[in-house]
Amino acid sequence: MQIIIVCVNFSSFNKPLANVVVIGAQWGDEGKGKITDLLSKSADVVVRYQGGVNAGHTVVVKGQTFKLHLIPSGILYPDTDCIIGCGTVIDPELLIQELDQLQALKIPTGNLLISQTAHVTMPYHRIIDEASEKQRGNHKIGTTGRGIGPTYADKSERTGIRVQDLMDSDTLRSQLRWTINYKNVILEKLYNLPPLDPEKVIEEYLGYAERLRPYVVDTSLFIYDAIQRRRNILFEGAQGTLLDLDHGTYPYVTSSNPVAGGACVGTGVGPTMIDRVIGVAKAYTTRVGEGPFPTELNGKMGELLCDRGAEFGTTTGRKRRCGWFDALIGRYAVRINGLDCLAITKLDVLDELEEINVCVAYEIDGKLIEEFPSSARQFANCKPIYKTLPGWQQSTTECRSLDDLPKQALDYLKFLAELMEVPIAIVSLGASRDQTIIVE
Ligand code: 2SA
Ligand code: MG
Repeated sequence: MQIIIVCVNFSSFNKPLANVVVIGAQWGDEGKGKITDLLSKSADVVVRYQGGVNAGHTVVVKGQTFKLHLIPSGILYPDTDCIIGCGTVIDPELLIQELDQLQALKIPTGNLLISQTAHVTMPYHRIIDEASEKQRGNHKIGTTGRGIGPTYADKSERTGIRVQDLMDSDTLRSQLRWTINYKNVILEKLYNLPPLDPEKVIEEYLGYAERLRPYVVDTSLFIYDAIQRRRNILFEGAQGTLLDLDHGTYPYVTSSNPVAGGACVGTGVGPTMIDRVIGVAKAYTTRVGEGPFPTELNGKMGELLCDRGAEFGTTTGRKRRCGWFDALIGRYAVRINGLDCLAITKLDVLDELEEINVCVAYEIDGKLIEEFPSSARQFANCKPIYKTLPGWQQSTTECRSLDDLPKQALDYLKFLAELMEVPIAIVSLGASRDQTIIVE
């Protein structure tokens, strides 16, 4: 299969065919930030549909570097509406810090909209996240410690606080008084931690409510109206397919649905409104946190990828585990997300290598398999089977079209596209916007 032509530029889509989901095809940190930034230029509305402040991307504005965790980077375009959808979980303290950063740089934030049905991360969620990780010992997940799992757990348990509850002081008072009394039993009895004072938390959160009130709307209705008016919507996934609560490497996953289907549930938009799904994958693989990782490289090669790729988490600064590209994971992501095409990022990180491995099958209990196993036990015990390709041993960072690439680099991309049976539409060769090949 060739690397075939795909229109990724919104302006080249027919207007009614312009609602696009961008997802991570591996374990997160694939470089979705850069790809959504490229596409945001032609999007009218950018929407986050899951996750919370566990996500993170670095943004450089006016020579200043800062981190965004919740607010879509589309906020940097004054005409783009940015939505934090109902499927996300919102930590108001950190969201306000992000607003402060943007406002200090005189970046307008009036185009931010927050769903009134999103759930709110409370102080007890962060405390319980950390305490439960400690209590799990060897079974820990390696969470970001941002209270994400406990916030989603309360949503499912129907004890959560939603943005609309935060906005109504009577509701917030009565809900938080009983919820905190209930959580205090868990803090004291299960974790031997001091209780929280409900009244203090209520006052703190009522303060946040005043600051966030102007942004809160019915975002599902807003998006529906935008679609009716043929505006382009970009749904921005956080984390990645293998961190999906239902389709990832459970239990070593996050507590939301980063897959493309999550874009509908996490925004209140029907599946018929989505026109394209773009997956983002690194030219190799990384993972942060615990859990099996068949192609992980523990020796010098892993260090080299980590150094060359600057593989450290944006949110927690944790070092990411590195390994070879895994085509079974890629093909799984194509299937689970219904990918139309792929963006391959960080190809330049492989520039120095003499040889590059790609995992093309697993050996499990003496048998070869070519599809990602749904059994966690099998996945934990699989051995990667590699195909070795020659490296190109020259810099690709200045390449701007497929013709500029060394033959071996082009062959590598073609091999990936063939294995995953999906076209590659974008190749990224560095952090800056121009270090990109749009396949035409
Ligand atoms: P959590 O905190 O409950 O969502 O953690 C559960 C698992 O999900 C993983 N996870 C992530 N993996 C990669 N990148 C993430 N975002 C940050 C980043 C991570 C960071 O942008 O780099 O800075 O450390 C992210 N968020 C969650 C997590 O490692 C657990 O395996
Ligand atoms: Mg990240």
